[in-house]
Amino acid sequence: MYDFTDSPLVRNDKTLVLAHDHGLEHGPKQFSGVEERLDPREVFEMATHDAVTALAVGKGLAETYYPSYEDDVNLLAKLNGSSDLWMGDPYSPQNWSVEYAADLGADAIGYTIYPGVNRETDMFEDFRPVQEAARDHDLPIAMWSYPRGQAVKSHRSESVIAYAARLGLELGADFTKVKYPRSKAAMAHAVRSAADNRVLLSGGSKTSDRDFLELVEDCMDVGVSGLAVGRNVWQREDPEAILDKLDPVVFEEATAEEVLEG
Ligand code: FBP
Repeated sequence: MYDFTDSPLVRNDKTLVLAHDHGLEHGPKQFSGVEERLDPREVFEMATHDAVTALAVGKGLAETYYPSYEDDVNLLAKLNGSSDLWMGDPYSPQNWSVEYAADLGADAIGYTIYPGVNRETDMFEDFRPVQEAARDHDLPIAMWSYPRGQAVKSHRSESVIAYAARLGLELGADFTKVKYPRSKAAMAHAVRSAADNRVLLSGGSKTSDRDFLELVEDCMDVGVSGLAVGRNVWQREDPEAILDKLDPVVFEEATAEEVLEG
């Protein structure tokens, strides 16, 4: 497992990844109402906020925009992805290598696995050389662990999310990003299941400030190591304001109520 002492990805042993791979995963419809954010510079600027310990983007955004931000942003290179247009069995092909990402100056690697899909065995096999190359380059690796497929009846149930968290540890990730399993107790189970692996909360679709901050507080309370959040930050009219509030909740054990009272 990666040694995070001195890593820029953690502050007070916690992490906040701003995720911005949605242009690939979901397409431009996600930018409705915030069309200016179709320009990735807008989101790279958000990632210069002190609360953000890494920005997760795919190859094209990293190649084109990261060189202008390398002094102010830590790059989490998201190596695989698939579009919303694909209607077959879920699978996420790799479109750049750890070596290429390391050459661009990446500080960490990100990779999606869909446990439970028909091609699970392919995805596990694909992950092996990525994980080993990340070790060779001394880069931590974050696994987006999103169970789906015909066999997974409820992809947010307690047992499924605990299993998703455990798979990060089993496959050699350092962080495992999971969706919220609908209750604080279920999230606590996921954290316990992951042992020393760092569980990150996946942000989900945009909610109110209060709902989102209370969710984050609950997760931090049960030992989550931080979050990897996209829409709940960059779809907001004022992303800086929510990052200002997230900062003490994620890194300083503040409550949602405290930061909302201002
Ligand atoms: P959000 O915080 O916006 O939910 O982003 C997290 C994320 O994992 C993104 O990195 C990714 O693009 C998206 O969710 C994938 O969601 P799904 O697999 O449900 O389409």
